[in-house]
Amino acid sequence: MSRERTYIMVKPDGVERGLVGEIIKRFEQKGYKLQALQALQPSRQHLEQHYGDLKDKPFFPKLVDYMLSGPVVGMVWEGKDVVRVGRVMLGATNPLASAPGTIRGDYAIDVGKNICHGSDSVENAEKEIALWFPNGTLQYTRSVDKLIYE
Ligand code: DAT
Ligand code: MG
Repeated sequence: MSRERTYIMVKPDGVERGLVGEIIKRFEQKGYKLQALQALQPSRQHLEQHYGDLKDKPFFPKLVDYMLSGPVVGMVWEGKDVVRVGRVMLGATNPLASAPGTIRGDYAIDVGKNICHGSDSVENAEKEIALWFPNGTLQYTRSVDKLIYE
């Protein structure tokens, strides 16, 4: 079975709006395996590193200020195709273009308040996991996997 992992983060608006449980629930019920979970108030430097690829974008300062506005909840989920499917579950970056049934489609309106982050490639996922969980993540087997994977 694939050991692919993704980094999913509930942004400050998602935390304050009480959507942490809802977002965890969707990944849990899909069948993905939780490997790490933390609530924290990240530093500006940490966020600038996380969003380093976007540093030349006009919206970068606003994005970092928004991400600094409160605590975030970060998590690592493992499973088959979880990077791609995780982004499908989140919905399009702009919530007005996100399909109903996706997290952003169901709970957000503006791109600058889009509730959640999900890694966009396996390579970036591993970089983000190393950045947010420098002490590593859980490794464990689940007996329920035999009911989820064929
Ligand atoms: P995603 O979060 O879907 O991976 P991204 O990595 O391109 O999207 O951008 C990171 C975040 O930056 C995104 O979740 C919200 C914000 N953002 C992206 N495009 C924006 C825009 N055109 N105006 C304002 N904020 C934007
Ligand atoms: Mg992105």
